[in-house]
Amino acid sequence: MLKPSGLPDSLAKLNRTLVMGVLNVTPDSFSDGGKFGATETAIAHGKQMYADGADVIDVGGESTRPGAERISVDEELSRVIPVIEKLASNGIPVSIDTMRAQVAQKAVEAGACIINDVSGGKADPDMFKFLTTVELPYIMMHWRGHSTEMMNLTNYEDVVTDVCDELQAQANAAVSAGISISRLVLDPGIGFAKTTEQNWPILAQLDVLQDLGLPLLIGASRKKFLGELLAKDGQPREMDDREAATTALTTLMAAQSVWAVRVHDAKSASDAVKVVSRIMQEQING
Ligand code: PMM
Repeated sequence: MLKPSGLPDSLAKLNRTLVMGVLNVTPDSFSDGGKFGATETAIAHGKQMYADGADVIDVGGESTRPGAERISVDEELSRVIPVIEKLASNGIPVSIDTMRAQVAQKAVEAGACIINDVSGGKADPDMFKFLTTVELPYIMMHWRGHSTEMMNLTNYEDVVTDVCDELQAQANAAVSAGISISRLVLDPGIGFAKTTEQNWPILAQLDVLQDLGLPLLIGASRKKFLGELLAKDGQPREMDDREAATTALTTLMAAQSVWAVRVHDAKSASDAVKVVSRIMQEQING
């Protein structure tokens, strides 16, 4: 099982796919009241996902859904920092989902132990510089542009090879900036600058991405391409009714020894990973 260096011992020792629970601290996710209410609700949700079997809680303050507008650094910090502090002080491993070096730095100071950057270092010229000051794992996602423009950036000659080549180039840029390759995790960015149809060959040909020789993370949970696959009478399946499809993908990813899956329902994912790793153990032991 490939895994990045710099993980806390509790995660480094796990020889199975990790479950990363999605904690989006955005008004559309936790909108039942003022800021205090949103923070408290988010913390409770993070703790629940951990109790349900998540290994890491991925805290993000900025929506990256297609069309989403950017928020200020201060707004992003005010959403994520109190949540990270509280979860980390409860001994829960936290990753920070941000494209900003400044937010990543404050999140690490607050206790985050993994940096998850959907832009793979492309959105903030200071990100690689900051990363040279810490020794933590860095999730580098395939990214072509911000949410407002990414659906105009879906031209590929061959989506699988192009995504691999672009990730490889970005990994090379990180290494040139002084970041150890052993800390990198690659992510093809399901739904990011990809049409619905372009996500499927990436998932079907994961071996091509695996040939790059780095640990992988896949974030496919409840995404639009699943809603469209499950559409009925031309209506995409609702977001919160895409769980069985998400679990099917988690199972397939775990069977291919992907390092981590980023999911909304930690319990389903954790159960699926347990089944897969039990079967793998049986295969090894004969
Ligand atoms: N997807 C979203 C946000 N952050 N991070 C990584 N590494 N990979 C992803 O695929 C990813 C991510 C957007 O999904 P959401 O709106 O369901 O959180």
